Amino acid sequence: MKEDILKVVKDKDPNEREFHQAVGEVVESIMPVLDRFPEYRKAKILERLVEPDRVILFRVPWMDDRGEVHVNRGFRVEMNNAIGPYKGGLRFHPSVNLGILKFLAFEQVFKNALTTLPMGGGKGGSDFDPKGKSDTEVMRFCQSFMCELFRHIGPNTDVPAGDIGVGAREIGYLFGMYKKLTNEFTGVLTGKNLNWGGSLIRPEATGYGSVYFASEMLGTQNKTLEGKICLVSGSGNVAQFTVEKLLDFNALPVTLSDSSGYIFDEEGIDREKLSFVKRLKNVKRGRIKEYADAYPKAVYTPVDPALDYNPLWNHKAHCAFPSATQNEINEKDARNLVQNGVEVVCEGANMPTVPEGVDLFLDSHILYGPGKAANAGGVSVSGLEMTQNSMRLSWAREEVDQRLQMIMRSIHRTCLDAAVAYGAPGNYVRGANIAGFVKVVEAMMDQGLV
Ligand code: NDP
Ligand code: 2IT
Repeated sequence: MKEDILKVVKDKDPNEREFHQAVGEVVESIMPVLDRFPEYRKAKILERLVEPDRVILFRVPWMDDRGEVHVNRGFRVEMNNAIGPYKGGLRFHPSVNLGILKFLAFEQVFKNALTTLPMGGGKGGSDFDPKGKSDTEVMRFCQSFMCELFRHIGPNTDVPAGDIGVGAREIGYLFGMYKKLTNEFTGVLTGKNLNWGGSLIRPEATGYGSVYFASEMLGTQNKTLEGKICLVSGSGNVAQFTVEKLLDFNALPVTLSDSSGYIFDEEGIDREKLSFVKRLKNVKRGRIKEYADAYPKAVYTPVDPALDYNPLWNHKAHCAFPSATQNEINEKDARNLVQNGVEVVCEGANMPTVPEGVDLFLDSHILYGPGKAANAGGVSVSGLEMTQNSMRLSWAREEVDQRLQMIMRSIHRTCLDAAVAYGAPGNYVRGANIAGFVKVVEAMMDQGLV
């Protein structure tokens, strides 16, 4: 049966490798649910879930500062709205294609179901590369992108947010054009800046949430993060606030990376060094290499394409927080982590571990938190931003943070319970996939064949 549905998916869209990977993992996990509830098979639930409700693909023409015209591709994948409006980020990165966005939208459906908030799943973006572009170029691109996207989204229809390459700056330009075109000031995007409808803690939420999830996992063994050496990859939104929350828990983060290389700081990335990274990445938009120039005791290692593993994952550490991109931990990296005695792998990024690596983590019985559970804090606070926008008020920092902690605890508990209910205690992959799946499927069954 797993093979049947995967074959259909692969035959239909043979080039969508990441989508096949995401579907394969979910389908494998939820087989026992289909065995228990044959009516789901009869209703062709899986066949319906792997086919997006709608895919929007559009041309995004824009002009650079020298007057040259460029054409990029824009996408929005509206995957499933059984439990709420489509919700999920926009990614601007040259690697973006339909297969990657379908994988992200598919994951988002189950992730959002876990958050306890009423949100369906979607994802979008463009193969536009914001790196090296001026603010005015980014603005013109965002405006052109929204000139098409605006007719497909809305506060009760589809609510995009940020992801790789899309942060507060891009959300601002996108929102400005949406508002102009519709003449409405609504919560159509999340991740807005504070003074015009954003939520406190939204920028922090994914990283903070991931660390809260790791802390919950360790709690099941009566352990804490205190004194734990932590490997963190990426140096963007998720990585920065992962480091920040690790410091609150008195852990010792020692690495950060970007697509050019990584830094290892044996003494630990402390608060002062973290503010340097925030300035470097968010204001100067520089490279992580500059960390080692500023703090010479840290070692910078550039990416070596000849290596079949990432040396970042080969340092001895208690915890790993992959927070850059999909498939950044290959099988060899996973083996290195396990051999070096890692206790926790907590995924800030979406699908950062290849399937063989996931199997290794599960077989080794380490605490392994899959992305759709561990990084759900970001979209959760996006959901809270939508709530605040509807009520036209804003909650204090402590209130949002409390709610985020409650949600992460609830997700953790839900995963554990679902795993036990289906005979796989301690397996957060099974737990997350089953719990998310059941919630969405029950709603689909209630709503008939649509
Ligand atoms: P950012 O754009 O802020 O940062 C991305 C970081 O990852 C950068 O350091 C970037 O380096 C690095 N990176 C991106 N692509 C690659 C690549 N192909 N190889 C190596 N490094 C890469 O994005 P976010 O921090 O927001 O997102 C990171 C991950 O977290 C993604 O998987 C995203 O889907 C996931 N996520 C994000 C959420 C959010 O709220 N933002 C919520 C949940 C998950 P460089 O600058 O060199 O490209
Ligand atoms: O992958 C994700 O969950 C995100 N990029 C955040 C989505 C959102 O709507 O906040």
